[in-house]
Amino acid sequence: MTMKTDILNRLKYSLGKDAENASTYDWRIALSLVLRDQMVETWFRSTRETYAASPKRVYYLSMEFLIGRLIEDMIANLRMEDTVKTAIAELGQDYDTIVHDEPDAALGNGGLGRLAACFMDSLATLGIPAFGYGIRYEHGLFEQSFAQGQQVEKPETWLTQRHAWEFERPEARYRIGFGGHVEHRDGSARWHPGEVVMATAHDTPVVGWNGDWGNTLRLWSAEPSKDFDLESFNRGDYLAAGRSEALARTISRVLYPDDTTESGKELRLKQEYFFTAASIMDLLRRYLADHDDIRDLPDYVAIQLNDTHPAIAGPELVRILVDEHGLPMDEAIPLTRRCLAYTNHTLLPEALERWSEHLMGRTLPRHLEIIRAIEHAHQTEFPDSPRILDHGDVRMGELAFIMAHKVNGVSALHTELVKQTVFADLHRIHPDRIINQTNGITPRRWLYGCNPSLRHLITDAIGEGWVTDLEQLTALKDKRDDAAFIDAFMASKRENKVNLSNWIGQTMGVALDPDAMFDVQIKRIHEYKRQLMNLLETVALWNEMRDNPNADWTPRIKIFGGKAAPGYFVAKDIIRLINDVAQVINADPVTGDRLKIVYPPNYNVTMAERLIPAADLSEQISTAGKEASGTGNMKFALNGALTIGTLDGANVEIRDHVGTENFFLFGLTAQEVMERRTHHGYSRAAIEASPRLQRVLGQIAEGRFAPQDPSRYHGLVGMLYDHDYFLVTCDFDSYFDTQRRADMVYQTPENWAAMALVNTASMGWFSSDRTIKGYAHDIWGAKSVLSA
Ligand code: 26Y
Repeated sequence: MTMKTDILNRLKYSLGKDAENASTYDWRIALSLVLRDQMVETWFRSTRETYAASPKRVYYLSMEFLIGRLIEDMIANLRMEDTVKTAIAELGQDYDTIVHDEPDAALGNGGLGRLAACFMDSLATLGIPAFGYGIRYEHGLFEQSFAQGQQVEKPETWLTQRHAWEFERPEARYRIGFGGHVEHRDGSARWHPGEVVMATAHDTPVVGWNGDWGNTLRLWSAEPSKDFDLESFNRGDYLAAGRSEALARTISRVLYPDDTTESGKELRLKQEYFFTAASIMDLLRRYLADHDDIRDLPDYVAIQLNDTHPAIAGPELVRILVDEHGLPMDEAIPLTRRCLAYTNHTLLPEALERWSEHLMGRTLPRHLEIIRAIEHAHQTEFPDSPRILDHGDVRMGELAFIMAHKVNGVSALHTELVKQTVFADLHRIHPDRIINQTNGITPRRWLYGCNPSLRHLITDAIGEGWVTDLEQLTALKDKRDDAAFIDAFMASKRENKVNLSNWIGQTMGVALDPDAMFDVQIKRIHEYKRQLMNLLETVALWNEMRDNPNADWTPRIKIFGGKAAPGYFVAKDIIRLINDVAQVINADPVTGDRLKIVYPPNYNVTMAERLIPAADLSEQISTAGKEASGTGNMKFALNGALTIGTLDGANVEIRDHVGTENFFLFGLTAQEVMERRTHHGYSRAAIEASPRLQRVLGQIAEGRFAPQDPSRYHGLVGMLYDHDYFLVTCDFDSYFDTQRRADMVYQTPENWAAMALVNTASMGWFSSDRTIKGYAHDIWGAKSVLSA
C-alpha cells in the first residue's frame, strides 16, 4: 500500500507526471527514487555507526566499476521483491518491462571492472566501512553492433537518462592541478599547476544484503574551475573560456575501451591522476576531521589500488605529506607504503603501464621529482633493485610494487607467475610482499538475482543462508542421488534455456532447440582467450557432421559474446570470421538444428545475466599462463554449467573444488606452453600432425566462409602457421577430443545433471565475500562494524 503511494508521489513530485501520462521511463525513475529513499536510512545508520566506532576504513581505487543495472540488485538486497512486484502490478504496469528499461552502467571494460563491482557488494554485505572511488564517465564502454559481420562502435550514452541512484555532492569538490612548475626554496617544494580542473563527487549508496549496511561508491566528474575560466571570460575571450571548459570536461568524458594495449596517452594519465588525487584529498579530509596526527594515518586508512591505474596515489600521498604537512621524505615514503596495497591483474607485457618521463614531467612535474626520490631511496637500500625509471619511462608496476606493503595476484597460479616473471627481482628483495587473493563473485547478483528458478530450488532445499554464506551450497551434494531433485535441477536449467531461446529468437531471428547443448564463450575478444580455437573446433565439428550425417551427434548451440578493443585488428578479424562462419553453418540443411552459431551483439553485464543461467558448457580455454584469474568461469559453474578449460587462472582452483571428474580439462600447462615456444616451427608442426585442423584451415583460407572475398582470412590463417603465439594449433586436437567427450556425457542426461549439480554445490569458496575477508585480514587490517 505505502509502496504504491510512494511511487505515485515520486511520479508526481519528482517527475511531474501523473499515472495516466507516465512512460516506462517515468515509472522506472519513480520506483528507483523510492528504493533510493529506503537505502538512505541504512546508509545514514552505517555512517553514524562508522563515526562512532572510528574504525579503519577501506578505500578501493579503481578506474573501472562495471556495475550494470542496479534496480534488481537494490530490490533484492532490500528484500522488497514481493512488495515492489505487488505495487507495480496494482499500478497496472509490467515489472519486467520497468526493470529492463534501466541502461547498464558500463563503466568498465571487463573482468577488472566487474570485480570492483562484486567487491563493493561484498564489502557492504560484510559491513566493512568502505568507499569505492572511480570516475563518473559520461560515456561508458562503447556499444557494439555488427555490419556485414564486422564490429561497429557507437558511443554509449547512459547519462542522457537520469541516473536515479546518485546524489551529487557539490560540497565535495576539489581542485586538481596539472602541469605548471615546481618552486624550490629553503629545502621545500611548491607546485604551481598551470591548469586546474574541479573534481565533483557523485555518490551512489551501495547497500548490502538485507539492507543491513550501506557504503558509498563515489565517482568523480570533471568540471572547469570557475575562477580559471572567469579570467578568460572577463578578458572578453569567450571562445577561450569555452575551450578550457570543454577541455576540463574531457577528463571524465569517456572510458578508454582498451584492456590490453597500453597506449601512453596524455588524457589517460590525466584521468588517472584526476580521480586518484581527488580520492586522496577526500579521504585525508575525512581523516583530519577527527584525527590530529597525520602519522597515525595507516591505522585508519587502507587504500587498495585496482591494478596500476591509480598507482600515482603513492607519489601523490608522499607529495601531500612532504609539501603540505612538512614530513621528511624518509618518513613520508614508509608511511605512505603502510597505507597502500596493489592488486596485479595481468602478466601481459603490453598491458603493463609505462609513461614517458617527458609526459610525466610535463603533466605532473612535482610527482616526477617524487618518483625520483622514491627510486633513489629504494635504490640506496637495495642497490640491485629493478628500476622504476627505465629507458626514459616511468614503470607503473614497479612504482606500485615499491610503494605498496602488499602486492597480490588474483589466483593461485597467477600469483606464482607474478613471483616468477614480472616481479621476480622485486620478489627476491621483498619475499613477503606478494600474496594471493583468489577472485570471487557476488552470489547476490550471480545466482540470487540472475537465476530465480535455481534460487528457489536451492532455498527450498537448504534454506536461504547460502546467500551470505555460500559454502552452505555443499549441502546440495546430498541431493546427488535424489532423482526428484535432479529432475527439478535440470528443469530449472531447461526453463532458463527456453527463456534464452525466446530472446535469441526475438532479437536475432534464429530458432534454437532448447534441448541442444548450450555452449557459451563470453568475454572480451582476445587472442589469448582463443575464441578462434573455439570457432575452428566448430568448423571441424560441422565437417564431421556433414561427413557422417546419420550419426548420433549431440546437438550444439555455440554462443559467443564479447567486444574487441577498437584498435585491435586481429580481434576484429576474429569477430568477422565468427559471423561469416555462422552465416554458412546456420543455413546448412544437413546440420540443421544440430549445429548453430549465435553471436548476439553488445555483450554486457545484463546479457551475461541472461546467458550464464542458460549455459550447459562454459568455455574457459585461454592459453595456460595468460588469464590471470577469470571470473566468468566462476559464474558459470555456480549456475550449474560444466567447464571445458585449460589449467589457467582460477580454472585450476575451480577444478580442485568441483573434482577432476566434473571438469573437462585439456591442453598444455603453463610450463609446457613456455617450453613449446622454444621449439622452432611448433605451430606448423602441430598443423601438419592434425589432418582435421589442416582441413579447417584450408577451408577458411580458400574463402569457404567469404566467397565474395576469398582472401579475407589469409592473414589470420597465415598467422596460425607462422606465429601462433597463443598455441591455438598446439591445443587444437586435445580441445576437439575433449569436446567429443563432453558430447558423450551430454547423451546421458542423468550423468550430466549429477556433474552439474556438484559444480553448483562446490562453488561456495568462490564467493567474493570470502575474497573480501581475505583482503580485510591479510592486507587491510579492517573489520566489520556490523552490529550483530
Ligand atoms: C592499462 C589499460 C590498457 C588497461 C585497462 C584495463 C589494462 C587492463 C585492463 C583490464 C584488465 C582486466 O580486466 N583484467 C582481468 O581482471 C580480472 C579480475 O582480476 C581477471 O579475472 C582476468 O583474468 C583479467 O584478464
